[in-house]
Amino acid sequence: MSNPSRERVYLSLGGNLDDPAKTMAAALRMVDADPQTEVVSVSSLYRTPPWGKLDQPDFLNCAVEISTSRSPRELLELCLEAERKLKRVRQERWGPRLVDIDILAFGERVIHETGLEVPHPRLFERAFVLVPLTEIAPDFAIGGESASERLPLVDRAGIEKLPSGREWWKA
Ligand code: PH2
Ligand code: MG
Ligand code: MG
Repeated sequence: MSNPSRERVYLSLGGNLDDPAKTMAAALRMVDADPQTEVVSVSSLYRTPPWGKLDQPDFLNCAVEISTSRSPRELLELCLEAERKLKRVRQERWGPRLVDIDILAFGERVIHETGLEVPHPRLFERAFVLVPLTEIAPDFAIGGESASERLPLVDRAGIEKLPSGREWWKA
């Protein structure tokens, strides 16, 4: 973290097919393997009821802090490339929605570009994002409101913290 051009970035990972914990762990190791990007902190795994489209299996979700000297666009490409690699491997057997990696926040930057909305516009509305994020970054704030202040205001019904610890992705 001696490199001053490094930015603190938060990611949200989720998946609900095959073995999401394994796929998310592989995705995080890919991101960490980038020479300009380092995984700093990973939340526990949470089992979360599907949001939006209800007739699908529960998700596993986590939040991640990384440190990167990549640009936001480069980091997005890195995440999409990891998604592509992991989805491609299993696509024939299990279908396409195995792992999603979303950029929640990129330092203090505000970006409104196609495919790149930062901070994530619905970050503080979705319990499956906010609960894991609050575990690793309770003081992370948008517009003066911190994650921990926001947490009691969202519907956390059905969300279960798994006894994974925070090193689960390293195995
Ligand atoms: N991701 C979605 C749609 N719905 N629900 C939960 N619980 N977790 C997710 O990660 C999720 C979702 C699309 O990206
Ligand atoms: Mg998503
Ligand atoms: Mg996505």
